[in-house]
Amino acid sequence: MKKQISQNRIFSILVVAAILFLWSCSKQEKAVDPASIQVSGELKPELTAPPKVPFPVGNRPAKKLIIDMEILEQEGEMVNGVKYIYWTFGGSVPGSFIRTRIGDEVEFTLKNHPDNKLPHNIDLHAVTGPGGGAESSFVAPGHEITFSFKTLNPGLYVYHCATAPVGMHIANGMYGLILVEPEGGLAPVDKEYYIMQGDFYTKGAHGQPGLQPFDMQKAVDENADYVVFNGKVGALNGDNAITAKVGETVRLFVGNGGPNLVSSFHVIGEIFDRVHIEGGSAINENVQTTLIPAGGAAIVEFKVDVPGTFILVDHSIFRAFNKGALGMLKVQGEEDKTIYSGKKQEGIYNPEGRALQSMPGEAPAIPTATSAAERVKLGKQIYSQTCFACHQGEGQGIPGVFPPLANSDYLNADVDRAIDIVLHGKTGEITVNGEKYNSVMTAQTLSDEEVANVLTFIYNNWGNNKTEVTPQMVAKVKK
Ligand code: HEC
Ligand SMILES: [Cu+2]
Repeated sequence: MKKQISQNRIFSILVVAAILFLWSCSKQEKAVDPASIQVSGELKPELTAPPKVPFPVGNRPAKKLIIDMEILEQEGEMVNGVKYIYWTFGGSVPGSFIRTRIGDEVEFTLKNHPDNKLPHNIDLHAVTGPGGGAESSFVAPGHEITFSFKTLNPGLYVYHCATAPVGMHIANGMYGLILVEPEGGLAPVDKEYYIMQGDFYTKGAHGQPGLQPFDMQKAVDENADYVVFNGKVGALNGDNAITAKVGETVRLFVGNGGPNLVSSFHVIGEIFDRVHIEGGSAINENVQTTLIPAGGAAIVEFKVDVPGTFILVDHSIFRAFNKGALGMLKVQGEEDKTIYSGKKQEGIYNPEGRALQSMPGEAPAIPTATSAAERVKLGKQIYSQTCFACHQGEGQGIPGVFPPLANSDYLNADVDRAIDIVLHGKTGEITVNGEKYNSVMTAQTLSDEEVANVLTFIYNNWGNNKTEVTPQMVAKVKK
């Protein structure tokens, strides 16, 4: 009898405990619903170019963040003597690092510099909403646009341009990282850096000097000429290496813009103590190489125990030694022979055979057309690289924004005027096929031959009047 009572008692205690446990669980879930976090006050956060990251959020409450980002299309250097026109968010590749915390309300203004040639937009993987913001942020040169979103999920996220042709915009450098820190911030460390891998495709071979245009076919074939950290070969080498002191903890925010390749991110001579897998909340420990998908990221953390130069690579190793995916972390301080007692070569690291990689010779000459048919063929290429993004694939344009080139009465009425528009740009009201347009077309930097070819292609397609435009006609209008 006595035994019976005590068993009943134990049973009821267990039931109460179970109820309490379930109640506290449901309570906890409610407490972290980020959509209900109230913001207090406004903040214009610091944005940084790589490899710098902004100051940690720490304990600050959720706020309204005012973010201003300017898109700049500008020439840069891929490697000695090789120039490239980069399209950038904020003037760097990768674009400006954005640091937020969960529950922030971001008011995002995207500005497309008037000297730019193309419309752009932004898709932030940290955004919950159509296109990650892309649908609300399409912006033509000389315009700006504002949209807002709330950060609901902590993690490290990629942002990128998503304007057609999307692959081309990403391949030209239009990507970056946005960090959403959890409540109370990430644990403090001594050093933080911003690194992002990307693959690049040029008309010339790796190392071929001159201003190298983007090569669409190589990009489609995923046949990269350059695979680099932070937009160029050597961005993190020699004097540009990232640094730390023995005993410090290091956190790397590592992203992969792609457009095509997956990164096997590895630091030669280090083991990652902790990795936020894919930039999310799951932590892996004691990792040698972490896989970073195109359009993905990872946060890697480790303590540096011995001095020396540690080499950052994509462990798909030909990319590191032959295509540029190689950076350096220089660690200074006291040696610890119990951890590592080898022969050390201070600061010298010879990527094997770099000199063998540069090809002699000139940048490819622009091919010369000898017939109207050839002009149409070469012009099609120029159209799909330069005009396509605004005037669209079949020359149909976008009503109210970009006038049609297909069956265009305006185009067919005056060939000299059309040449002039391509050479010098056009602003002010025009009427095309009965519809009014009052927008800006920026001047295109094309040679006479290229202007002739692209216009011949347009005139000989989509129901236009089959005019052949020659370089001589272009030269005449130029005068
Ligand atoms: C950045 C977007 C943009 C790009 C790139 C662009 N255009 Fe335009 N284009 C416009 C806009 C906008 C107008 C109308 C300007 C106005 O309202 O005054 C226009 C007008 C024209 C017109 C006259 C109107 C018509 O429909 O016949 C021609 C011809 C033309 N563009 C040809 C080209 C060619 C050829 C290229 C590529 C070499 C090109 N454009 C690239 C935006 C662009
Ligand atoms: Cu873009």
